[in-house]
Amino acid sequence: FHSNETRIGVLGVPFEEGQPKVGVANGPDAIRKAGLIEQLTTIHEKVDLKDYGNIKYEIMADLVDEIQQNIPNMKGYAHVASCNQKLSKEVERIIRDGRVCLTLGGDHAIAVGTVDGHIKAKNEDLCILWVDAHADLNTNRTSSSGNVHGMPMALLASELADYWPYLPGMDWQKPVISIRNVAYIGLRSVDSYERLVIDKLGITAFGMEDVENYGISTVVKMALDRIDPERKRSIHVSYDIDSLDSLEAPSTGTSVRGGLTLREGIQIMEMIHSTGRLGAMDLVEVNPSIGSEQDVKRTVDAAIHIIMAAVGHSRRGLRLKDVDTLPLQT
Ligand code: EXY
Ligand code: MN
Ligand code: MN
Ligand code: MN
Repeated sequence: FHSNETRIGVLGVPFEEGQPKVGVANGPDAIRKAGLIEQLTTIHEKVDLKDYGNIKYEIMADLVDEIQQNIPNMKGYAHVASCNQKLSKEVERIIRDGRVCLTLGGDHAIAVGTVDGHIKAKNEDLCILWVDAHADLNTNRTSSSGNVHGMPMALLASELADYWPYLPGMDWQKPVISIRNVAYIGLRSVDSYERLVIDKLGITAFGMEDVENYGISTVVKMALDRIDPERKRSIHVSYDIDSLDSLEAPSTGTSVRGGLTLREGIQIMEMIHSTGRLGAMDLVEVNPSIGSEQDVKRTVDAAIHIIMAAVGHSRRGLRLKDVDTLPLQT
C-alpha cells in the first residue's frame, strides 16, 4: 500500500566539524545542484516537497574554552553540540509537519541531532537502520581519532550512557534509544572496542560477509525482524555513503573498499520504502572536495539514486493512474 500523497521535507546540514577533512559541508549543495529537488518531484504527481534550506546555528560561546580542556578527545565538540541542538529542533518540526525528513549531510556526527529530533517528534518507539562501513560506536575513551563522526551511535544508545562523562551543552539530548532497536548493514571497518560493544550487547550487525552469504534482501528482512518485529515502529535510516564500495562512492572521507554495490544500496531503500514507515533519513559523508570531477559526479549521483528509492521511485517504472490502454494513433 502506498498512499498517493508523499510529503517530504529536505534539510541541508553543511557540517564538517565531526571529522578533519574540508569539503563535506558542501555535500548538501552538491546534491541539490545535481538536481535532487527536481528529481524528487517527478516520482509521481502527488509529491508535496518542501526544501527547508540549509541549517544555520550559532556556536554556544561559553562551551568553546571550557570544553576542550574538560572533555578530552572530542574534536570540534562545541560545534557538534551547538549544531545538533538546533538540528534536533528542525527535524522535530519537519516530522511534526507530517513529512518524511530527509537530512543531507555533512558528516555523520549530525545523526545525533536527526535521531533525537525524530524521537521527540514521534514520541514512541523508533528503530534505526545504520547503513555504514563503520559502526560509529566509539566513545571519547575508546576513539583513537577523536573524530566525533565515529561516535554518534554511542551517544544515542541508552545502554552506553554510563560510558560518557557529563557533556555540557548536550543536556537536551537524552540517550533513550535502546541499542536493541538498532541494526547495522554494510560494516567492514570496525575498531576493536566497537567490536567488543557489538558482541557484549548483542547488537544486530550485518557485515559485508553477511551480505555476501545471504544476499541483501534477506539481510534487510532479518534486520527488520530484529528491530521492528511487530512492524509498527517509525524507521530512521542513517545512510553513510561510505557503505557503498569505493568504486561507487569515491568522494567520501573514510572510504573502504569491498562495500555495497549501488544496486544493493538501492534495494535496501526500496524495501524500507515499501514498509510505509520511513520516518526520517540521513544521507551523510558526501565530500565534493575529494577525488576528480567524475568521482564527485558518481558519488552524488549514487546518493540521489538511494534517496529516490527511499521515497518511492521504482525501477519498474511509474504506474499510470486510471490508464490501462496505450494511446491510439489518430
Ligand atoms: N572508527 C574510526 C574512528 O572512530 O575514527 C573511523 C570512523 C569513521 C566514521 C565514518 C563516518 O562513518
Ligand atoms: Mn574543520
Ligand atoms: Mn558513519
Ligand atoms: Mn562510515
